[in-house]
Amino acid sequence: MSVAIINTTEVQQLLDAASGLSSQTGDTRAKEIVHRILSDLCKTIEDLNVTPDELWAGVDYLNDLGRAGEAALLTAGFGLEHFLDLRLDAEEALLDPRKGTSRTIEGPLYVEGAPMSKGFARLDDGTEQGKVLIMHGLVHDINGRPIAGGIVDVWHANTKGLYSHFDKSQPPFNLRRRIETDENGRYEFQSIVPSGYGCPPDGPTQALLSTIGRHGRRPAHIHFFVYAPGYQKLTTQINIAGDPLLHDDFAFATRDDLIPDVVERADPESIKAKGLPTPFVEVEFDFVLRPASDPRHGVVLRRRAAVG
Ligand code: MBD
Ligand code: FE
Repeated sequence: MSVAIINTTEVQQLLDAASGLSSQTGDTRAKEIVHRILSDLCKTIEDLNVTPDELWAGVDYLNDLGRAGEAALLTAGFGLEHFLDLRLDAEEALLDPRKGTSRTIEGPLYVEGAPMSKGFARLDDGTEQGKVLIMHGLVHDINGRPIAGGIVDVWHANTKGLYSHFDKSQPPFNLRRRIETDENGRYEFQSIVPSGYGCPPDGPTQALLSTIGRHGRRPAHIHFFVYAPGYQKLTTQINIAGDPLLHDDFAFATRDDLIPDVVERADPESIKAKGLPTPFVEVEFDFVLRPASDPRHGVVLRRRAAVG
């Protein structure tokens, strides 16, 4: 049995009242968005004949999701965070078609306030027996001019795919640093090659993904904010080439220009030049920042993040 009541005056008045449209006070924008979402939800219930049991299962799910603190994780998994990137890309292409390094999603695991250093940083504390990674390059503008005094804020997972702060077994700010580019616009860091992340297996995000036949894993990656006065802040990641999930990321963050070569350095000269005791892998990657031509680029509306 299916009934169609959504367009009746009674239901339309209900939606107006429920979203505050009939009230003289409150925020107009909030009312508009709430009205649209409620209307679309009622239309979904009507069109798909959503049962009361299904609706209450959804309500219970939202409580579980909030209790677990996984709302932002599901946002990434639904591809909504990537959708925002696609919208920014399209907007940007209209304003100024000159491209910098591609943006890609921030994800839910950034922590504010990582230690600062100039030119170089070591990200790991040496306690984990991971493959040593050296990553370095330039921060420059779209004309190739190096940017001195820019910040490369970098964070990544350990060899188990876990992030410090959220994984309490790691020391504060492990694998998280802010590196200021030197006078030539260069940055460099030493760390260990991360493993890919997987959603908590018993959490609500993984539960929903499993219900719709999806996995909740990401290929190995390293996150960055790169910014400097006068330039648009870049939020991006690089992927570790060769990861089997490179093009099967549950968060849809992989982009073609964000997969640099990972070069094995096992020869004694390279090892000695870096002062390392073991072979390592080297990644060279330049970050290209677009000018902050649009005044809105100066207004970075940061999402809520953990503070270390
Ligand atoms: C991550 O490490 C991540 O980058 C994203 C987008 C989601 C979950 C974990
Ligand atoms: Fe991540």
